[in-house]
Amino acid sequence: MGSSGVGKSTLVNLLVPDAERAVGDVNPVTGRGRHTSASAVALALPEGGWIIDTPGVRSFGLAHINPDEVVAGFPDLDEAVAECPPGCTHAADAPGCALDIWVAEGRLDPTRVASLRRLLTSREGGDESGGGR
Ligand SMILES: Nc1nc2c(ncn2[C@@H]2O[C@H](COP(=O)(O)OP(=O)(O)O)[C@@H](O)[C@H]2O)c(=O)[nH]1
Ligand SMILES: [Mg+2]
Ligand SMILES: [Zn+2]
Repeated sequence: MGSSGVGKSTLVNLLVPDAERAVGDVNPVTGRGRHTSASAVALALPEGGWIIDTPGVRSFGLAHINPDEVVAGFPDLDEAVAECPPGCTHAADAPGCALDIWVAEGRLDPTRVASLRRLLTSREGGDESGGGR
């Protein structure tokens, strides 16, 4: 996976000779690629296994991941989260969220809490998930 224009389809074409994935131009002004590959396609590798060519980072989302699984990706926040009220969403406006208390007490890195909240928010917002446009 990677942003548009980094060369994903070029690599796929080399690894799977008859893939014939379209390869795009990079915009000379922005240095970014266009989303030449319109859909994700799984291709069988000649040596066995699979490779998936995708349009770009924007095609990845966390909608199928439940909030607890997102939180589990932040083991450094475990102790604080254990003190949250039952059913806490850990969102910025969640009443009594222990993450806010721990940050206020200087016991947690606020950038870690911000990262967690950005991921949790991206599950709801669809396109805010970061990466592509
Ligand atoms: N200079 C350079 N250009 C590359 C390389 N790989 C791909 N390209 C070019 O970068 C552009 C975008 O490649 P593409 O495979 O479509 O990127 P994708 O959007 O990630 O699938 C094309 O013009 C490719 O020819 C590389 O290793 N070096
Ligand atoms: Mg591509
Ligand atoms: Zn919480």
